[in-house]
Amino acid sequence: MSDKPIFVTQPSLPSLEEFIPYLEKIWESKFLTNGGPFHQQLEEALCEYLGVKHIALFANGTLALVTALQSLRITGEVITTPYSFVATSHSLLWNGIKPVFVDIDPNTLNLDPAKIEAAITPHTTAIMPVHCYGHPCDVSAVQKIADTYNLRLIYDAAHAFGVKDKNGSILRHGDLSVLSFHATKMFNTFEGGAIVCPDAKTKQRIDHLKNFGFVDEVTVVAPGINGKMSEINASFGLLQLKHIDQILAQRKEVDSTYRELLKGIKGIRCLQDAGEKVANYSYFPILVEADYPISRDALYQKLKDNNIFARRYFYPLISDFPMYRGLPSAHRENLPVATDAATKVLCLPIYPELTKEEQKSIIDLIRTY
Ligand code: T4K
Repeated sequence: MSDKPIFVTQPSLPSLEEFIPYLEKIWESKFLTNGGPFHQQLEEALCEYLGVKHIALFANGTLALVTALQSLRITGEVITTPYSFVATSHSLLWNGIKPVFVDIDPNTLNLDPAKIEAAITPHTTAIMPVHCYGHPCDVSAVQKIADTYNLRLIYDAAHAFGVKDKNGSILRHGDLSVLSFHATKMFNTFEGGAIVCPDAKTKQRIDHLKNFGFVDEVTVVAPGINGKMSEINASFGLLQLKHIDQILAQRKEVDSTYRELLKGIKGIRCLQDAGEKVANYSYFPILVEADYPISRDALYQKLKDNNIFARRYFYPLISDFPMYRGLPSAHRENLPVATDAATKVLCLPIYPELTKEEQKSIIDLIRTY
């Protein structure tokens, strides 16, 4: 048994000494929030690092999702995946939108483009896929459907910080992409999030919406929310960004060590590597198949008994929660692949400081059968 608990993730923190100068600047300027200097600097730095044109920072990813839908005035029905964190669908309900669940692809666990068209009705206004675990969706297939049916396309890219395809950032696809910078993410600002948008006009509307709808001291143009990121969070983001390449390299190492150690264990399947230039190694999901000697839940418990806290992301399916299960699209017969994945996937611990020895002890427990 591991002496100290090993969690599914741990934020990698820069030294406190490195953070203190940022705090001193905040104390000096007395600008704590409302688009202060660190907020502006982080927006610019992220545009450069991610290779995108415009970004609007948020207090968290969920508020960013809610605001993204508001900014495009989405109504009616939105096609989305049941295999995600609840915030994806909750953002639809917060906007009075009806989620329509469509099944996922068994290889990527992302929304299956081949199943989207059958779910489109006269009320459909948009598609909201998730780049699950940072694996890119089939963006061209989804865009083609959106274009054919004149639908908006909003990506929940909460897991996809830094993920690329052969032409650049994955975040440039669709009408908007939404990021999360929660403490459990590969890039974090304690709490935080962002909307990546294609043009300055869209960013301006989003900036108004995240600041109560204020345009100036006396003009309110929309019933906006308070979604602003504070200076403390933004300054921490700037500091994190200095270390991001190292964080990514260490995560990659953890990922490849797992893949090596898991080779030949019957009944355990890894998701296909998204590829060196693409992946951000933010999660390490394994599928516990029927020919593994014990169930996924029994393995989860066994690891837990040994102080290893793997997580069953994403179980239960969103569509099984009480506020969704009455929807016709939530029936399990409509979602066989997602239903199967939710019973098989276990996300193993992955974070920069996880040692090879710790990884070996985790895999030894998995191999014991
Ligand atoms: N869309 C998708 C697809 C998402 O996955 C998420 C969030 C969102 C939207 C919404 O974005 P945010 O509004 O959160 O920015 C976590 C996160 O809270 C959540 O951000 C994340 N997805 C989801 C997948 O996972 P929990 O309930 O599993 O977190 P928790 O507190 O159990 O943490 C897991 C482990 O991480 C702990 O056992 C220990 C470690 N940990 C956690 C925290 C908070 C730390 O070491 N330090 C920490 O500060 O939801």
